[in-house]
Amino acid sequence: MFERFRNRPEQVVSGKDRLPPGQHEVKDWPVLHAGSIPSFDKRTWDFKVFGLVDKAIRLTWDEFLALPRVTITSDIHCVTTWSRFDNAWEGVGTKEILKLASPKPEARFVIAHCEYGYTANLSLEAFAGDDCLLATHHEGKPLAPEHGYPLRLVVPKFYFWKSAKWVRGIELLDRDKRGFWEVRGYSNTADPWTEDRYS
Ligand SMILES: Nc1nc2c(c(=O)[nH]1)N[C@H]1C(S)=C(S)[C@@H](COP(=O)(O)O)O[C@H]1N2
Ligand SMILES: [Mo]
Repeated sequence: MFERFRNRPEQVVSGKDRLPPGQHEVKDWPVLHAGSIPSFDKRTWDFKVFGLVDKAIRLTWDEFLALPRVTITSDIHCVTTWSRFDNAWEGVGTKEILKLASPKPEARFVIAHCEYGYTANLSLEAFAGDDCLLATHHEGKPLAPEHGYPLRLVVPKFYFWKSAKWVRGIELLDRDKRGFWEVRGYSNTADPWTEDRYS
């Protein structure tokens, strides 16, 4: 299965039209995060979906890898003004995860929970986007440790801090609860096209 998405499918994508205001294109891939890079141990790693769901889920690494997979190409826009085009991600679509857990009707928000307590919050609608996935691979190779190995969320339509690295769980809630950067002054909505950087 190969699906191709752009951040703005309705927009003509060429040259500078692909760059949101105040961004510049980079060819390398900067590394940005708070704290240190966690280690991965397949024997203790798990992935949970919990909160307002009909079926709470706990998957081992092997079980996660056995889920149906997608490949999605998207652009990265970091709030620190760099953008990186055409990132080929591979992993499990967020829709697939939601299908397994079956959110309750009152679930409207999501928190990605990561190693060391990092969190990122999203509306359920944004999380469930066709271009969103829990990625294990980038450009055909497992994610590098500094980019989120073994698993990161990718939500292309928002600044990249919403794309949480080293994800271990997804919580469904009926109300919005600000994440790690959102309580430290970053915008809650994070739309690169309106330069919604800080709140
Ligand atoms: N777990 C975790 N994920 C995180 C962060 C973090 O501090 N911890 N930082 C975010 C921020 S601010 C950015 S810009 C991107 C950077 O991803 P990259 O290092 O792969 O470019 O990761 C996001 N995901
Ligand atoms: Mo960032």
